[in-house]
Amino acid sequence: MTLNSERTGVAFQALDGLAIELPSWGFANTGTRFGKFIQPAGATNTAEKFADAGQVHAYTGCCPTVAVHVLWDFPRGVADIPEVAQTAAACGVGIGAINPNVFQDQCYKHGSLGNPDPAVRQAALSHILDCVEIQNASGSRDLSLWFADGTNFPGSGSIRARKQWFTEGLRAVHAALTGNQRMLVEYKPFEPAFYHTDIADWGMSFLLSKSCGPRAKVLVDTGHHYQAVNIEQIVAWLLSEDMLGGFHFNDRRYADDDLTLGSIDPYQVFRIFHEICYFTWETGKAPDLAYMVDQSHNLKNKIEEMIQTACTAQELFLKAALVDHAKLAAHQAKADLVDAEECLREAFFTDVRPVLREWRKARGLAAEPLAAFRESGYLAKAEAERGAKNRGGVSSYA
Ligand code: AFD
Ligand code: MN
Ligand code: MN
Repeated sequence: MTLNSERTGVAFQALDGLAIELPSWGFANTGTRFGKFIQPAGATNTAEKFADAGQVHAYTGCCPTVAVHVLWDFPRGVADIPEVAQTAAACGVGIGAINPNVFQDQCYKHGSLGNPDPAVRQAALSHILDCVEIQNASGSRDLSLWFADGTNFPGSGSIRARKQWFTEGLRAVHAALTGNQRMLVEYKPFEPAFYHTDIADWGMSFLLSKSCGPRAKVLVDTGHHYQAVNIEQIVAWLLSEDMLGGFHFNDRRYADDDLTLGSIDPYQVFRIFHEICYFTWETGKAPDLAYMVDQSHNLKNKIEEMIQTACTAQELFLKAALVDHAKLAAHQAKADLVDAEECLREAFFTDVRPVLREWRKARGLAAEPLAAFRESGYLAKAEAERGAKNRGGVSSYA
């Protein structure tokens, strides 16, 4: 189906409004608990992470900001901000969401805000409040909060006491926020905790966020759900309650696999975007959401897979924007099951690559970002500059 001028206008508007934030940690050599496969061109410091993210933005045109992980990107805390902000600007991108790290230090063995030791809870809160200082200095709107807190065995901890401690700690964080700042409370059913995780599902994140105040919203990481969960239903509910803060996008076959968005189940990503586009059509206002990528690959080249991720997000969001919402609403009202479903299928099976190429050209971008990046020679240069550092096992991930 080639798009008529009206649909092309819808497509261009959708693409112009789609910004996808990249994770700084996605460009460094990371690994799994089973080992790390070093990529010679992997970023070895914050400046190189921003340079690589800048490449993704330069070729896709839709990744203007980079989420940062405080301990890995700002070892000196606020003192690092001016230099990092300058580096980011030189790479054509900005500092995005601030990610505290209250899951790696030894003191967090039994949790952070949910730790039974009040001194550890205070240490975690202090670190998060330091991150709010960084948020103030960087001008970032979002504080992205993920907690590994939980237990591995029945009886290890009081689930209710830990819930109360999280309520107290998150309320203290909320009280420190100013201006347009938000805190996005991420949930995850398991890993690294395997008996219970303190913020395990969207309901717990919703209740904790509600108890904090209007700056707290739910962060949906697409990899953080059990296999059969209907994620787009969660998204629709959170939109309806004005409690959806944003996403960490990735794909998964089994659990929190951090695979490339859309590589396993593109129709699910389309259905998530459809709920957002349908809500926008119905309310006349696009929800204010942070679209962020949360992937860290060991095998694919990191910059190439981020370009793949950004292009896939554009394609699937574009398909969702092309759903004829008026026709869908009319069929839903009459329970025309097949016709209603056909509204989604028609859009999902539309080849949007031609109009995406048109948009790229109209925005001064190469029609094929991945091919253009490969022709640039950037990877060979990065490998020459970073190879020795990476082979030495230097990694800025931790
Ligand atoms: C891990 C966690 C979670 C968090 C991310 C960045 O599962 O998704 O958002 O690390 O800290 O993927
Ligand atoms: Mn995440
Ligand atoms: Mn995760």
